[in-house]
Amino acid sequence: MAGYSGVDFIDFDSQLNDEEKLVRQTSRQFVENEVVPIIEKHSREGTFPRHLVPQLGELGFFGASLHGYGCAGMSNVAYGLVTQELERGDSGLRSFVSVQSALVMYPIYAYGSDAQKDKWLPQLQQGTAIGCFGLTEPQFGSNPGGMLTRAVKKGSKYVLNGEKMWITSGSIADVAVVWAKCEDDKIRGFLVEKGTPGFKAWDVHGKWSLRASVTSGLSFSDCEIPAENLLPNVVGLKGPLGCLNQARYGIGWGALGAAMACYDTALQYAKTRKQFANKPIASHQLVQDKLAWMITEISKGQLLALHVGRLKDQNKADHSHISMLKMNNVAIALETARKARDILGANGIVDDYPIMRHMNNLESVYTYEGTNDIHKLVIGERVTGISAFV
Ligand code: TGC
Ligand code: FAD
Repeated sequence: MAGYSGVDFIDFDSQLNDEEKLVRQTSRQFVENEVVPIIEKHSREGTFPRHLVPQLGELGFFGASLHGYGCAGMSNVAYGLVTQELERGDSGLRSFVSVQSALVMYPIYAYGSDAQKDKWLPQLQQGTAIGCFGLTEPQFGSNPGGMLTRAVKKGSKYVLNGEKMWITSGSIADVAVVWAKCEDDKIRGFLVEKGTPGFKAWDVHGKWSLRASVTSGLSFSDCEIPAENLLPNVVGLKGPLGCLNQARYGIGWGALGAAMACYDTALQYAKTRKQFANKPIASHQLVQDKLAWMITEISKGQLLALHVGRLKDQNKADHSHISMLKMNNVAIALETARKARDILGANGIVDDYPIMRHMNNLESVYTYEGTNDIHKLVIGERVTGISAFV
């Protein structure tokens, strides 16, 4: 992958301004120098490259589109280009940045008290503190509104009981944003600090996907937290769903990065691999059909991401637009990875090439932050006015 110079068939770059191109170049260089050389080993060994966290902070990639508290205040398009480049490295790395930025810093920024913002946002921005987001439970994934985790107010404390599952960065987090139902049956968000008695985190093992990312379970057993750790400015499921909009947006761009890595690898391979009459496999129509499909879908995905990003920058993006972006771009990225794997033949299954790692990662990305089918239902509800969830 040395000398990667991006994927641009339709002069997409003509739609970007100089600042956006510079941010993309910085993140591309970071991935080329710091991520590509080490990521296969981390993925093979099932370890998260934690040493990269301070550098990500220094580059301004945490909470990049927020303002103040040391945040970079980038446009949504510039932030999207960062996630695209990070996910060309690995979906696990992009996941870490998405969770830290969209699912931890954003709720504190949007729903937190001044004291919570002052305490956590600068540390999270620098990467000296790590955060996680606990919404999913063992019995409630696509339907988080059914959650069983409870928070009961007792004097100046809330007492949390329940369990969260599949939580990115759970066991390495200094602070967990945890969503729980209160006595009025309404969902509220709480900041639970590492080491709070009654709070435990453990890691999920045996993953064939996102191996370079930490995925954990969290449990709360009569876990007492100070009442001032309640996020005061949001009540109801729209609180966590508002955070998911931010993260799903970043995934919509990020998945393109994984697709670009697979397409680029397959294209280079097809031009040099020779079969039959000493001709490169790229000269066969069936191989060109796959490459043409990939570059067409990547190009359409770029335009969708850019358009939703520009809408978001004008505060005009509806959450159903973001659902379409996440649904479409992750699906085409997964299909691109599968076609690229096929073009590499047997070489497609080994970690000399990044394809199988991306393909396996994308299986998780297809499921988390709302499964592909859940996003179809969100769009279906938007166009028909009829909810088909139940
Ligand atoms: P519903 O009745 O439709 O809505 C409840 C309230 O929320 C509002 N709302 C939204 N608000 C903001 N953004 C959105 N996207 C919203 N969607 C709905 C809605 O207007 C309503 O507000 P109000 O004021 O009337 O109360 O809720 P529902 O229970 O029918 O569920 C809807 C559904 C299925 C779409 C939703 O629950 C859903 O999105 N399910 C998927 C769950 C999911 O995505 N979980 C992700 C967990 S986090 C994660 O995966 C992190 S991976 C991180 C990584 O490593 O990158
Ligand atoms: P289910 O909801 O059980 O869905 C199973 C299948 O049923 C899917 O195909 C789904 O589309 C389908 N289905 C469900 N309901 C319907 C319906 N109404 N109509 C049609 N089909 C339906 N969660 C967090 O809170 N924080 C995190 O940091 C986090 N990180 C994650 C990291 C990884 C690696 C993974 C894999 C997951 C993570 N998740 C996280 C959880 C993720 O959000 C859930 O896995 C996801 O929301 C789906 O829930 P589920 O796995 O319980 O699947």
